[in-house]
Amino acid sequence: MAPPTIRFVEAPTAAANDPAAELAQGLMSRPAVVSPKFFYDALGSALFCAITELPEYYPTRTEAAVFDHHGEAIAAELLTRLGRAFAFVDLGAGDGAKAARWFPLLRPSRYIAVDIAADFLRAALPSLQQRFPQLEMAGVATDFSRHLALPGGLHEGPALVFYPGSSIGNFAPDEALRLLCEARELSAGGALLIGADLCKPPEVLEAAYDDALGVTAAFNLNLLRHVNRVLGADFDVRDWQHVAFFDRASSRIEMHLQARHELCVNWRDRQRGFAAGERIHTENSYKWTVASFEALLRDAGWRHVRHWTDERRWIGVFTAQA
Ligand code: AVJ
Repeated sequence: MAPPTIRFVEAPTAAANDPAAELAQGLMSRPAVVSPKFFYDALGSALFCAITELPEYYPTRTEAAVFDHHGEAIAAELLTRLGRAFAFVDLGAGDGAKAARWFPLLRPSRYIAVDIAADFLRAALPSLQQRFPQLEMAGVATDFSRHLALPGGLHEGPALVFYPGSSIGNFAPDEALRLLCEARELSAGGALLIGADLCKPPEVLEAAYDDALGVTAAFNLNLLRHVNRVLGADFDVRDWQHVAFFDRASSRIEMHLQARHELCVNWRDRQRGFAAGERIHTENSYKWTVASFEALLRDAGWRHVRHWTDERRWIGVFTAQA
C-alpha cells in the first residue's frame, strides 16, 4: 500500500508576513533588537546542530538522556492522560527526529509537524513518512512566536503538544504563559510534553552560551548575514563581537552583538548608527526551576503536572493534561 500523501499548509501570521519590516523596526529601536528566529537560515541551523555537539552545551544531550531513561514512564503517563486516538503536534519540528523516537511508544494516529522553515518540513517529512507509513502526516509552515493556532481541518479530537529542546526559554514569562494557554486550547482536551532548561550555576550557563571553540559566537554573528539577505542591509560580521551572560534578576541568558567600533549600517533608504560598544540584543534564554515551571503550567490551565529530570537536575521534562 502506498503511504498516504503528506499535506502541507503555509499559514503566515500577521507578524511573519513582513520579516523585513519587523527587522527594520527592531534595528531602529533603542537598544536595537533582532528576534532569535533570525538565527535559523541554512548555515544557522547547521551551526545550531554543531552547538548541540559541544561539551559545554548540555541541554540537548541532557534532555535526550531524560527521554531515554524515563521514556516508558513518560509515555505511560501521557497515554493515561490522552485516552484513545490523538494527533501528535510537534512545535518547531525541524527534521522530526525528536518526535519520531516517541512514535513507537505513543502510537499517535496523526503527526502534525509545525515549523517556521517550510523548506525544512518539505525536505524532512517524506523520509519520515517512509519510516512510519501507517502514520498520517501534515506539515504546517508558520511562525507561532506571537500566536499559536493551527489551520482548521488538520485534526479532529485531542492532540499531544510536543515542545522539546527548552525552546520555551526564548519566551519571557508572560509570553510563555500566553503560548502555553494557546497550546492547551490547540490540544483540545489532550496533553503536553515539554522540556525546560533549569537554573544552575552561572558558570555552567555562561560556558554553554560562550563556548571555547566559538561556535556559539559564529551562530550569533551569522544572524547578521541572514539580516543582510532579508533586509538588504550591509552588516560586516567582522565589526561585531559575541556577548553572552547570565542575568540573575531575570533568570535568563542574554546574547548580544556588540559593535567593535563606531559604525553605520545601511539598508534601502535607511540607516542606523552604532556607537563603539553599543549592542544588538539577539536572544533571551530563560531558566526555570521545577517549582516555577510547574506554577507556569498550572497558571496556563494545565492539570496533572508531572516532571522528570536528570541526576544534576539540569533539565526538566514536564507532562500535563489539558
Ligand atoms: C534553541 C532556544 C533552546 O536557548 O539554548 C543555543 C538556542 N542559543 N545557543 C537555547 C541557543 C545559543 C537554544 N534554544
